[in-house]
Amino acid sequence: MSTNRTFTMLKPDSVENGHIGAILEKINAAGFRIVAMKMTQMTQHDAEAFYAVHNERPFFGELVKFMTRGPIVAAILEKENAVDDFRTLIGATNPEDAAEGTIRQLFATSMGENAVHGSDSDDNAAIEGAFHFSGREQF
Ligand code: 3AN
Repeated sequence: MSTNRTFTMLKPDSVENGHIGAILEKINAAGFRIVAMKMTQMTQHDAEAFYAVHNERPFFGELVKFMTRGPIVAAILEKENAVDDFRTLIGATNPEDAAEGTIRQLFATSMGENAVHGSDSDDNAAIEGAFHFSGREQF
């Protein structure tokens, strides 16, 4: 059964390139409500823990280095069918494969620097949201 919340990060490339406003506009236009939001920077320890599921992958070191190189915008989003609808809105992991009009097609530059994160399941949405936000920071 799907729940109505997902977790996202606007990654360091989005912040560096001045795309926070444009991406938030797409998120709002798609009908998501912002439940929690902050600008923060992940430490190496944070990124290794957040992406622990990928720690055997060849790109793990590159991923951690990228995700810690500057601030991100973390947010919890609410909408019916949030996880799947947000994955549709952001598009494929590789921006070359991302559908027209998706956030990654518009703003991502490569498979590694792909503008946004979106949870891939309801369980992970809950885990990832709790990683960045306490109960008091969720509205
Ligand atoms: P998604 O973010 O679409 O769920 P995952 O979960 O397969 O994609 O990968 C997590 C993150 O790892 C991606 N957002 C991307 O930044 C990075 N990544 C995935 N595959 C590669 C790759 N082949 N080379 C570099 N980075 C990658």
